[in-house]
Amino acid sequence: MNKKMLQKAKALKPRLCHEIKTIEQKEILKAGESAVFDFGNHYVGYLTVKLSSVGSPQDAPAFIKFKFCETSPEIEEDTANYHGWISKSWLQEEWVHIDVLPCTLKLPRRYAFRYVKIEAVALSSKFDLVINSLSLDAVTSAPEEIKLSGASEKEKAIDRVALRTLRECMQYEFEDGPKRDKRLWLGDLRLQALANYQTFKHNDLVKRCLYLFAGTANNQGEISACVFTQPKVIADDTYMFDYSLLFIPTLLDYVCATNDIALGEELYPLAVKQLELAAKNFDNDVVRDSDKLGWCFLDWNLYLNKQCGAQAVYIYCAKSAVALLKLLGKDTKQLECDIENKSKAMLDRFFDSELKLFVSGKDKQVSYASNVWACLAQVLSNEENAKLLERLAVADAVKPVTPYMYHHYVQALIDCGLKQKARTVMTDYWGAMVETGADTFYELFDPENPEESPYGNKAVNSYCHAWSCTPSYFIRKYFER
Ligand code: RAM
Repeated sequence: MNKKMLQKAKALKPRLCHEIKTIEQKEILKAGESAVFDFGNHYVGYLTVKLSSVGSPQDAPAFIKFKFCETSPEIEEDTANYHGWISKSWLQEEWVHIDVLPCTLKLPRRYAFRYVKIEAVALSSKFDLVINSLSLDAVTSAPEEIKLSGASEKEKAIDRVALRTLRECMQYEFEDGPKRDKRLWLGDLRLQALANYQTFKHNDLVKRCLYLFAGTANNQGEISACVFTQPKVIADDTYMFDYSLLFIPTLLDYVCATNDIALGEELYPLAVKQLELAAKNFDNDVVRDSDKLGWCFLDWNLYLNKQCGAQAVYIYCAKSAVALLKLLGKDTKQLECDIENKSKAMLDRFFDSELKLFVSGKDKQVSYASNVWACLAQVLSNEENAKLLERLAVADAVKPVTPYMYHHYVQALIDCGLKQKARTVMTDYWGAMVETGADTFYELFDPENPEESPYGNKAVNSYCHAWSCTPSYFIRKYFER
């Protein structure tokens, strides 16, 4: 732990803006009945409910269930039979006994939701439950509303949802999702920061998050994939090959966006250290296969082989390190030599000259993740990358299932000059989410599989997820002009 850095992170802790939203909708419920309340948009905050009773005196406790939903299909979704592999405790549900009515009930947790379903699970037959009003104390650290962007109506609609997503995830840190996991993850931070520079420009929040990661690096200098800030700041014991490396472009982007050279100077040694640590996973400049690599994320597609993508992420991040060091006036020779070796190994080992695509692992899997990251790493020329992505679109390739991976696909298309195609992919993919009625963009979205979830059950999926907010970045940076 680097106490000085964590003190700086603390000094940058933002204030939250509060907004009170009230619903004056009176509902009278008998035992077993329920009512749904709609706040009209996605909010993150604390709920207070005014309750009373009608009929005979309250001769038994009122047993009430609250269910908070980010999207309308969740209202009727079965959660009782949840058997996913992450904890059931993430389901946004509460059961409360009220001994004395009337009362004003403030629920203890912070929820992410648009809809609240309140069910009178058990009452006595002598009285009914009255819900008089609901009040929500909504919180965010996003400074203000941002002007919409986008050339077409469809893009404007996408931008509106993307901005809302980012805003909701901006709390004391950039959270990955205000429903789950409610914490700072490096891969998510990188994309949020990119969208933030084009929109809210809350750059001190990015700086705070960079300090949180840097200040919690372990004794070897390894940066964790995720940081907890409650009850005190602590790194998670999850280290991911790609996320640790992505600290480098996150720092570079920050320095470029803010011109805060001093932070670059302070953190570059730790950033470059991530390459040195990651390099231990290479034999003769080829990264080890998925099963021997530890967790390299890339996407939530559970069938994805990560070997080729990991090699490309390494090269991409090493190139970011070169750019950062050049900005700071430092020597880059050794790094450039490393990049050359790893790029050569990447072509020798992973480029299939028959398919003319990158393949990964012993089964030579073709995927978007491998080829998109290969483009981002720029081991081939722009013209060759453009052809590669055109071939990929018609190949039988493992597809992305998250907006996180789609972001990288759109970026790769832009980088190699296929801007129009990038725009179409963006409007089709994120537009399809808007068409499902999204107020915020989802953690997972596979247009071909509405049940998509890496957790064994989609009840714990998050529907306001940081890494999906980047259309606001793409539109403003590339498509508006
Ligand atoms: C999900 C988190 C986060 C992501 C990690 C890898 O569970 O919500 O968004 O960065 O996985």
